[in-house]
Amino acid sequence: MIRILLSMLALVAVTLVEGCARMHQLMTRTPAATAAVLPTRDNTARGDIRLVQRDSGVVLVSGRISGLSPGSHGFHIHEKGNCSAPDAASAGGHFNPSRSTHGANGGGTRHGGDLGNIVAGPDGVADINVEITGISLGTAPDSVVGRSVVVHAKADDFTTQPSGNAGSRVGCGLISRSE
Ligand SMILES: [Cu+2]
Ligand SMILES: [Zn+2]
Repeated sequence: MIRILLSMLALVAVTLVEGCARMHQLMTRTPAATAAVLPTRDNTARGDIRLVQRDSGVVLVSGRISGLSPGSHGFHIHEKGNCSAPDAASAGGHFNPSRSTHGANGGGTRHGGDLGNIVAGPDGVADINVEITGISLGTAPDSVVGRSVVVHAKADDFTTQPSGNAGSRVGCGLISRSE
């Protein structure tokens, strides 16, 4: 009898813990966003990017872009969520909420929108998986929701101001909240 009672209590406890975990998950749902990158005029770059904000203030950027020339391509978040111009000039400059100088991702001074380079293989496909600080997906001034992701023709040299001499914009995608 006691054994049955104990196992019933255990069941109740497990159910409570699971319920709390689910509630916590719902209440602290990590903000996420996506961007569908489309080619600019005379280019072929396209793909899907996903952004997920972690509790630690780090944003994980992942996805895949195809239709690139093999090698490194500058990859940034640009200030304006407008890819309408044939050359994506409408996306404006690099998103720079901290008023910093242009640089590399991972140590040192950089624009919040400086995501580094993505590297396409011989097949023209680049797999992306980078962690970024200095941006968010919420409603704060450093949120990148409503801005755009841009892929460039050339490598970002991380030094030339204000945009790393990465050449023309071959792909552009508006960042929208997912959920
Ligand atoms: Cu750019
Ligand atoms: Zn920059």
